[in-house]
Order: sequence, then C-alpha cells, then structure tokens
Amino acid sequence: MPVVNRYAKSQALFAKARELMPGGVSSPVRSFKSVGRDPLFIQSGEGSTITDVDGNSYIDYVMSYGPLILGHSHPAVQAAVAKQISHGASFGCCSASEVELAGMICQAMPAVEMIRFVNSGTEAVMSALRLARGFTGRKVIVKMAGGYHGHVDSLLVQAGSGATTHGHPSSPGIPENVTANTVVIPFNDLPAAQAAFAKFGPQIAAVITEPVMGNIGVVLPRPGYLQALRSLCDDAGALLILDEVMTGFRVHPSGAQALLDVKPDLTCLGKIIGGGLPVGAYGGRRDMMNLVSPAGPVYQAGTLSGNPLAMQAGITTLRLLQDVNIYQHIEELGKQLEDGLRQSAKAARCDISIQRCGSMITPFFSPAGKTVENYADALRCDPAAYSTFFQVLLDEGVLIPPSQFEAWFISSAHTAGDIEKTIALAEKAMRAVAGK
Ligand code: KE4
Repeated sequence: MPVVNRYAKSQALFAKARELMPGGVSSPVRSFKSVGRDPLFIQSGEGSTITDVDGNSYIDYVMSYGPLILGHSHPAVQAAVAKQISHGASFGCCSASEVELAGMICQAMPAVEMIRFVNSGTEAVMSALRLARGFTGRKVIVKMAGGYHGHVDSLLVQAGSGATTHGHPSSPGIPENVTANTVVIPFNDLPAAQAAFAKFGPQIAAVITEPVMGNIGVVLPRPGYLQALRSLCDDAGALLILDEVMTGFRVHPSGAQALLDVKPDLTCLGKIIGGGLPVGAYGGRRDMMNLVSPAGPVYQAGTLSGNPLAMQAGITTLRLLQDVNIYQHIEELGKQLEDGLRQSAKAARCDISIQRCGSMITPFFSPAGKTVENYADALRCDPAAYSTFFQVLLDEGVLIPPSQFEAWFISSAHTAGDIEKTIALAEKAMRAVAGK
C-alpha cells in the first residue's frame, strides 16, 4: 500500500515558493524551520479551524499570531469588509472609519488620549520610539532581552556582555551606531533596571516592554515589576512605552495596562485592532502625540495608514468585544487548557511549565518544569522536545505555533470540545517526548 503524503500540495507549493521568496515565506516563523517540518499552505479558516491545501483540517492555536480573537472568518467582520470594499479600498484621504476606530480605542484605553494608525506593529513601535526621542530630546532606549517589537533596526539587538551595556546588532545590515543607544536588560529583574537607570538615567528617552511577554512564550511580570519601571521612568524623566501589539484587547478589554494597573506614556497596538487586516497604531499623552506631523515636527507617514478596510475590520471586532462575556469565555477556555495540559504533563511524566495570561498560553519544556521568568530561562527550554510535541499534534490535527518561543492563542470560536481534544492529544504528544 503506497504511503500517502498528506502534505503533498503544501510541499509542492513550498518548493515553488523557495524559488521566489527567501525561505519560501513572507515571515520567518511560518517556515516551521524550528520544528523540523515543511510549512503548511492554508486554504481557508473557519471559527477555530483552518484547512490546508491538501484538505487537512486543524484546531488552530496560531490564529494568525493574535489578531483573530473572534476566530477565523467571523461573519460580521467579513460582512463589514465586504461592504466597505464595495465602496472602495483606499482613498489616500481621510475616512470616517479612522475617526470611529480611534474613538473606540481612546475610549477603551484612558492612557491613549490620541492615536495614529500605521500598517504594522513594527511601524507602530518604530514611530513610538522616534516620538519618545523627539519629545524627550534624549537618545537611549531600554528594552528587555528577548522582547520582540517587530523588525525595528534599533531593537534588533542582543544583550551586551554585562546586564546594562549597550546592545549589539542581532542581524547583519544594522550598523553598530544604530544600536549603540539601545540598552538591554533582563525582564523581571528590578536591580538590572535600577542599574541601567543609575548608569544612563538622564540619557534615557524611554523603556519599551511588552507588559506580558509573548515573544519568548508567555512570561508574566513579577508583581510590582511594571510599577517599579513606571517609577524609575518618572524619577528619570523617561517615558514608559508598553508594546501591546499582542496583549492589546487580548488579555483585557482595555489591554494589559488595565489588567496589570500600569499607566504608560505611549502604547503600541496592532493585531486585534485590525481584525485580521494589516494594521498598527501608537498613541498616548496628548502633549506627546501633538508632536507628530503634521501637528508637530516628529515626522511619520503611510500610504495605507488608516485604510478603510482595516478600520472596518477593527471597528467590527472591537464592537463585538464590548460583550465582556467573550473575555469570560476565553478565560474559561484558557483555564481549561492550562489545567488539562498540566494534567497531561503529569500523566506523561514530562517536565513542562504551563504559563498563561487569559487566552495566551505557552507550555515551556523547561528543565524540571521550572517557571520561565525571563529570556535566559526560556533559552534553557528544550526546543527538540517542543519540535516532537509540535509534530505529533500536527499529524493529529492540532496546529500550535511552530516555535517554543511563541504564545498559543485561543479565540471565542474555540469550544470546550476543541480544548478537550487538544488535551488528550497533548498527552499523547508528551508521551512521545518523554519516550524519546
Ligand atoms: P508586526 O510588524 O509583525 O505587525 O508586529 C510586530 C510586533 C510588535 N510587537 C509585538 C509584541 C509583537 O508580538 C509583534 C509581532 N508578533 C509576531 C509573533 N511573535 C508576529 C509573527 C511574525 O513575525 O510572523
């Protein structure tokens, strides 16, 4: 009986894609490179499920890396986008939908008094950094080791030898002087933050951090850590930038800043506020935002910024999220998955730390199941174990992010049945890891 290759069409597309696009993908993580498989090419998504070009369906926990909190192909979002495109996609002029979405976000996030739309999280962060430097007249930016804020040159840095030395480029093509003003510190390490301020304080324009880290896997701030960063910034006249591209409207209807009770000067957003279409935004104090062109001298622009399609998808998504039952539902599903994965790990005798914030969750294959509190802890996890875990789940019809260093996302379209199935298959996958 010939073995049927159930991924044949994806593999054929991948072969062609590699000839045309670097790595055959439009974004590195989609290459499945760290989990030893060829990437899937997806045909469609519906609710909690996606289907690849070979007709294989999966319970999806990638969910486009965060935007799809309502699930794939939500009918109201589709209808809003379809209606808008029947009137046109982009005008290069203002539209009422930008004003409407801006109002919804500013209403939800009191620290965001004014907002500027851009087309990606990267653009939002790049612009917020420029604004912070323009407002303070200072150069130094402090970021967390392992923090990912898009492919912004000055933030693609690796920690220097000491905990509070200037960063060095983590990618070719970035001159040393571009990262010379970036200081990298460990997340959740208050003494390191204090040392950075002691050394660079009057030069620091801003600290930027994900309030809950999601790009090394889900890592929560220690109680009081974010508040301590806020105080250090206040004492030094520096700004606090919260990168809520992932957590904004994900972990709370007003973002992680509400959930964790910390008030940033600037907030970066993306993903959910575009409902699955390309979007980003940065916003904050009125006196700062009024420095942004054309109101002020800090330049920033974008052809498709605030485009009506993304605006309408975002408006519809945020309008539906005003039903707080949705947050209750995804919190319950997150808890069910967290408890179930923990039980599976115990049954399979697998060392795993399950870390979650609402509907964002990561199982870390961490030595002795040690809690991951920062990037160094995350790097001690076993990527080979995660790879095995990923492959077994994939072949059983569950798609999780193809990297240990990502968050899984649960949507309001996921069901308790999806979670139960995932937990059962996770135990099988963990046994495969333990058996290796
Ligand atoms: P984009 O430029 O990809 O829209 O956003 C960059 C970004 C900024 N800030 C945070 C906190 C983010 O999580 C991201 C992007 N997240 C990744 C997922 N780890 C996007 C997936 C990808 O790179 O393909």
